[in-house]
Amino acid sequence: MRSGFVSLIGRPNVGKSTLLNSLINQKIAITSNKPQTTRNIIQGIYNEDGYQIVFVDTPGIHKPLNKLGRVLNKEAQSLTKDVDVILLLVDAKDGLGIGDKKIIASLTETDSKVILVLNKIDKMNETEILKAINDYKDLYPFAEIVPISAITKENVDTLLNVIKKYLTDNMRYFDDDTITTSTLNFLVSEFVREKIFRMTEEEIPHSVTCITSKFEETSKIINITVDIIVDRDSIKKIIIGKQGSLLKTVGIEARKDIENLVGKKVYLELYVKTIKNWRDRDRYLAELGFDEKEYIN
Ligand SMILES: Nc1nc2c(ncn2[C@@H]2O[C@H](COP(=O)(O)OP(=O)(O)O)[C@@H](O)[C@H]2O)c(=O)[nH]1
Ligand SMILES: [Mg+2]
Repeated sequence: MRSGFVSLIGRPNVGKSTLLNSLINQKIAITSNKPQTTRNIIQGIYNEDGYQIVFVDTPGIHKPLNKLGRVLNKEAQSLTKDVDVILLLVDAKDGLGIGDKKIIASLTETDSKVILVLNKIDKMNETEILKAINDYKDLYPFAEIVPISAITKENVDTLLNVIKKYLTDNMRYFDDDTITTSTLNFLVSEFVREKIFRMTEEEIPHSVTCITSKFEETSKIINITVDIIVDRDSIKKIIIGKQGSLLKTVGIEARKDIENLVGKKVYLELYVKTIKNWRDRDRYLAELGFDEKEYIN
């Protein structure tokens, strides 16, 4: 039995959450083409005969604009400690930038093995991939460099095999049918938030949070209510859409993801509520799973 903890770090949008979903073969982390989609620490557990790997997906490290942003950065940075392996993800197509360099500079304090993962090679040819390897390889004593595509899953198996070499524990941390530490309530609210991220313009989704307020399971169906909390009435209007059209599509798409996860029919109700400045209110940060005492100062 070999096991261990592996954290995924990197700039926003490099594909950390997409890779987590590919590694454990189930959607448990939401993704979008907008930065700062991920707001919580998501743990995904890979199980195989003889192996258990606990992957920790982090919000990307970025410039904080409010209390929520500061909390996320603190959490992301704490995740380079006490893990066996750090997967440093970069967008190899985008190339080396100042954001990557800053993160690499912060790695000097870690004792963990660091594997450089060059993501998005589905958009690159061989020469471009070799150039990317060359650009990064001397910036840090990386234990390994693995080019992958988190979307097409090219080389993701190779990455898993590479990670296995560096696992040092020999116990199971979780039952072997556990795939995540997130609660169903949380996953449900995240799926709704993802659809809003994907269906609205850049400015809108960051001012939205979702909370599951009802989850009732009967023998045939699960009845779920999710509250969508926004900053302003003008955003509430946008999310509801013309005659409720956007909200309806959000509901249809989110329900598909939820049913896929729970393997059961779902009835999903969505409500949009305006609460001013929720991102600076400790109560809402606490409901998102952040420990108030730890971060209030
Ligand atoms: N072409 C391509 N796009 C990817 C790949 N991995 C992720 N993406 C896209 O990059 C965007 C950001 O992905 P996400 O996982 O949310 O990034 P995160 O912020 O690092 O968690 C999304 O639009 C993904 O679909 C990949 O391997 N190839
Ligand atoms: Mg993410």
